[in-house]
Amino acid sequence: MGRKKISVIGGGQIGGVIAQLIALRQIGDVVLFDIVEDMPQGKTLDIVEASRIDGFDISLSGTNDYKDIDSSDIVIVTAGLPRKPGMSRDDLLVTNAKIIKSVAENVKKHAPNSISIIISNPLDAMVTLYKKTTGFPATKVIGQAGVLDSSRFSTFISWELGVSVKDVNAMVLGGHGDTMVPIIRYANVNGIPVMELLEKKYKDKAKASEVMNAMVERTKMAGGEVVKLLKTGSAFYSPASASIAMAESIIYDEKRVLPVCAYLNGEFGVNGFYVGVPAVLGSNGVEKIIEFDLNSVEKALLDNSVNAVKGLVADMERLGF
Ligand code: TXD
Repeated sequence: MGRKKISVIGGGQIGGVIAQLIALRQIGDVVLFDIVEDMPQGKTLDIVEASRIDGFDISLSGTNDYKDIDSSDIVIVTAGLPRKPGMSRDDLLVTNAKIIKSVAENVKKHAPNSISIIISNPLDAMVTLYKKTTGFPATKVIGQAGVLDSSRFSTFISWELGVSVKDVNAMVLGGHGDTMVPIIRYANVNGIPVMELLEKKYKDKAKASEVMNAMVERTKMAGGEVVKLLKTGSAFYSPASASIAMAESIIYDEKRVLPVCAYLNGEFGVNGFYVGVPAVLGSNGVEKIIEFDLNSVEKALLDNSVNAVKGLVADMERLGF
């Protein structure tokens, strides 16, 4: 049983980091595709020339020809423009929908049995369009957003409490936008509720809530915070790492429970839409949606986020996609 073949469509900021992370972690052989002539070839040559230093034996190649992605096991899609300061993810809708439609048509032709991880924004709409265009089973088309958003939430909690981020579990559900839903109630440090730790730290429930709400807001706006600092594009190291966690769970059949943009058939009261929810990721892609009871506040927030996704998908369909 040879190594898996992983094709990365879009060799820009995120795609380049993904290619290097796959190599460093020796997850599989990499084909990096982009429409910019020679750029993916240059990036993969640069990465592989460090193989003696970094100690990896996987193969990497760059291409501008879709035939080179033939029979990929995993396809990771980063193709699309990133935000600039002042832009919302939704502002990318038309431009990136055209790109995703073209990518999906080519993946359908060259890698019909692959499992796809979609990264391009506006994420929830792009996953929807990609699945519609490829006709792939919904369980094999998965969006990356919640792993990144949850990691951002966990990071802020670890800083606030002065604990290792490795012991923080915090989940973000819903759409990958300003309406995303960090689930405060289940945020914990080795099982201890974060709210309990904050209340002990501040000896004041109101102050503890204020601190938590600030972390929730920072999580929701974290993408824009990086865009504002970078000025020329959006986050790329962290989304790359997030997509690798998903790819590893699929390739190694880890059955991890990860917050991903998955197609719902009634779970959480949602039918026929892609939304960020906890799912079991294994060799078959999304193998199970992990549903749990939400309280009335969480349900209202998730419904609000789902409505934002539905609105964006409706806009996209009205535009003919
Ligand atoms: O976590 C998440 N899901 C998000 C995703 C986190 C941050 C950024 N997110 C989005 O990923 C971002 O808003 C963009 O829509 C994508 C890619 O972001 P990146 O920063 O990598 O953008 P780049 O550097 O512009 O790279 C995009 C590449 C670029 O090299 C283009 O030439 C290529 O996409 N591209 C194409 N590739 C294939 N096919 C077509 N048609 C095409 N058009 C452009």
